[in-house]
Amino acid sequence: MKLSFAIPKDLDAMQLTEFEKYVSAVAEMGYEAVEPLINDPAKVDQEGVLHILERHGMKLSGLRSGSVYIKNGWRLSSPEEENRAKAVQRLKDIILLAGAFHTNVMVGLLQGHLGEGETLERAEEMIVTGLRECGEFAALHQVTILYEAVNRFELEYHNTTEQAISMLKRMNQGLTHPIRLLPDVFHMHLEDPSIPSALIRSMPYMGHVHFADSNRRAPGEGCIDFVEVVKDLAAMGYDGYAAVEIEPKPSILDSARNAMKYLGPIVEAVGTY
Ligand code: LER
Ligand code: MN
Repeated sequence: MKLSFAIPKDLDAMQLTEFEKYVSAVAEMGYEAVEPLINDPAKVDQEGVLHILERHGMKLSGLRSGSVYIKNGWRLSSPEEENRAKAVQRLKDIILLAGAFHTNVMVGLLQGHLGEGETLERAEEMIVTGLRECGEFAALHQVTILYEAVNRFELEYHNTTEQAISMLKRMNQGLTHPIRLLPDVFHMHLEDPSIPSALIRSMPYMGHVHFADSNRRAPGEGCIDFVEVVKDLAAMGYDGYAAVEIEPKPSILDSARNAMKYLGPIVEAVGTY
């Protein structure tokens, strides 16, 4: 398992000098990749980003799309054709950029809150249709869409691993390059019967994983058992990235340092079975 740090900023809103400051600092700490948020891919200097990653021997473990919903209000569940089309188009633009970066795209919050009178049944139909269309598009660019269950305080549906898996099964029917599951142990702690059982359940669908402790702080600062989590993932043969996606407290780089101080030795000691 390789550790990545989820930079809590939009890639398109950072100056290259700021991006490099984070990349170089977390590379020094021992992270192998970074995972920024993204809103507008048109504003990203692709060459500049690639040069920085190369200079520090770092990879991109993915692009997180939640900002598209937060910043613009566009959502995959919207009953308004124009709003939904904007969400789908922006996701495709992000997929194109991810293709150029040889990385993947995460989708969770982009499903969006449901408005008054909207039914989950109808919302699911639109989410499935939109993500199937984006899934076909992603396949053409060798990009994988990673679908995340988000806890009830951030999104009022598709909160458990089981619910995300049943959505995945609907979306993936007939797709040559399936959408994969993104379990986030912070959300799992709030929603699933147990993190180990949900990880085992995730195994056939799994494409990525997010790490944060029970209070969304650095692993080690809450009550999730990360020795168990890392052992479970190793036993599952998971050898992808685990991205540390935490509150930037006391600061972005301090939180990254605290997470690595705790997780680094666990990952190293557990290794892979
Ligand atoms: C995104 O990966 C996530 O975990 C959400 O909680 C975003 O706030
Ligand atoms: Mn997450």
